[in-house]
Amino acid sequence: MTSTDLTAVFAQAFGSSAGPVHVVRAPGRVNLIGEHIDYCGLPVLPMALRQSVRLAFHPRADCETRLVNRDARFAPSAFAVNASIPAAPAGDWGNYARAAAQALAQRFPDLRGVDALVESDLPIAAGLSSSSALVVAMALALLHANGITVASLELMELLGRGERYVGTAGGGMDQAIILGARARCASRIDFHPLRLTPTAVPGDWQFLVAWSLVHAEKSGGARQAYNERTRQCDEARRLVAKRLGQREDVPYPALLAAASVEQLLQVAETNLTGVLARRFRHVVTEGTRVRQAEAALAAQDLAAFGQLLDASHRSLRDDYEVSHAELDRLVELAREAGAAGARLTGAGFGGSIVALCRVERTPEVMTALRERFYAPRGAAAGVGRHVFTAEPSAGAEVV
Ligand code: NG1
Repeated sequence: MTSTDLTAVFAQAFGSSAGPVHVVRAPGRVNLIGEHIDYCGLPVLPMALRQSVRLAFHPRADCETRLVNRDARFAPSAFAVNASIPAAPAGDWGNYARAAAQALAQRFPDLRGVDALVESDLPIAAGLSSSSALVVAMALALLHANGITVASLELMELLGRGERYVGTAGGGMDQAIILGARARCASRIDFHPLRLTPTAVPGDWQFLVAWSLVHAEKSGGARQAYNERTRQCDEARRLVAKRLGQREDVPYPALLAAASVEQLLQVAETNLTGVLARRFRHVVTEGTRVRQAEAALAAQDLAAFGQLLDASHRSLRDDYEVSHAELDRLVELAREAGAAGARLTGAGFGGSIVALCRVERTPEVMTALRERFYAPRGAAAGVGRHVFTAEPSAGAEVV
């Protein structure tokens, strides 16, 4: 839908006397590599998608905020913008807007609210950050409505913390890439201090995203499993640091700088329980893969990048235990059909895979996924929505 169409629907929802309507676009993201390590403070390598959340809004004179979603599955939501906003029941989409509003209200007092109409072409609970896109869109709308500008890096950090309002102990990758992505590039994101370093995606590489048909609902059991892993990583880090005679609060990047991966793995092997050792092995090997993948991208070495994707998937499946049989099957089929590499992307527990193909191979891989994955599951008709080529896009903006 164009901005003009969206504005017309806005007038139907809120009345045409509302005054000028602005539109924010906030893209989803696909993480290429560096999974489940942002909350360990280690670099990750995502890019933004063409698909986005779009929010048409008009400033209000008071602090109220009213939200209407064009998707009828999501009921209208309303709240007052202040520094302590009561949450709607877990799983309510409006909580992502509340998360942004509360985070901004804690930083800027006396904010006015907005009337907002939301639409999205991002698949939901597919590991592509539709939720963080809504957080960012809402934040940009409120900032615009109140005439406030915030430095981009500060806003990324503010919203990274702010989204924890919904109960997940996320690491900040999503809000950073959604705000800071550069068109035609993937970006390495470093944390503490936060910074983004873009690298161009070669013109003959194509990243395919394919949904497993399994929703990765972060408001349900996946949230518990996610938060459990953040605690396990912290516990493993503390025990390894102690064993190495380091301070117990030494962060992962400093630990990796102080010892080789082999040394760290050996310490983990002999001093941690089986589960903690596996979690730790994923984190430190994935951290290494991100650096190697960034180098492979810069060198346009597709085969090397593909192998790193495969290794990342095995590590997420076996050591981190966040994969799902349907994700494993998609990865396997994509590889058999000629992808250079493939892995689950996002938090896992369902959601999507990302596969790297040389451009001319893409149609074959898509056909194989349609015939061998979606058709047997009765989902061939919707295949255009389930599988798509990821176009590295620019970050969020008021359009
Ligand atoms: P998704 O895929 O959107 O559930 C989550 C976290 C990220 C990161 C990834 C795993 C949030 C908002 N996002 O993403 O920070 O930890 O999992 O790499 O919590």
